[in-house]
Amino acid sequence: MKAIKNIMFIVFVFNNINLFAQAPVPIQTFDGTVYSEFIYAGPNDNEVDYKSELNYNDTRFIKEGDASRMLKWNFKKGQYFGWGVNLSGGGKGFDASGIKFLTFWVIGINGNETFQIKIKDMKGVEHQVQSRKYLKVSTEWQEIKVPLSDFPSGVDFTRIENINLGFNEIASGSSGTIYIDNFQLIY
Ligand SMILES: [Ca+2]
Repeated sequence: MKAIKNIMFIVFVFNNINLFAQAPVPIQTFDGTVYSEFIYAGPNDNEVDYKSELNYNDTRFIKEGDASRMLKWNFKKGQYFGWGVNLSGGGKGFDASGIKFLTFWVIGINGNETFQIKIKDMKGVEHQVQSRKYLKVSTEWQEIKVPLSDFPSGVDFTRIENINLGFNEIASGSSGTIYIDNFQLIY
């Protein structure tokens, strides 16, 4: 009887794994490499005052695990920078079929920091949404949850090249500092 109960339990567990098989996909936790990160700045990279640094020490600014990432900008007119995760994976791109949301955590040094959330496909088609549509960044950690359906059509979600956060003088103001953690794609 005990053996039967055990088997039934195993069957129950397997059924549930099947039902909920689509676990969140971690894309960057800052606690070890998930997908590689990149940064960009312009129009002249070496003239832009920005920082992108892992934070291991200030635990108030770590949401989960051992680290988060600090992004800091101090722009002159027309300057920009960005941070992102490269999902191109040997040229194939990331197949996000069935994925409904991009989620991550964010906290600001002053609150009300704003930025763009961008998705680019392997053909170079990129679209963006504005962070303020989803939440007002504050001095507490908050989770931002962006429906992929909010991105204008044209991006090939079966072949995503990268997901990035964009900061520019118009969208993000002249200066700011945020910390980010735990980027996931949710089915
Ligand atoms: Ca982390």
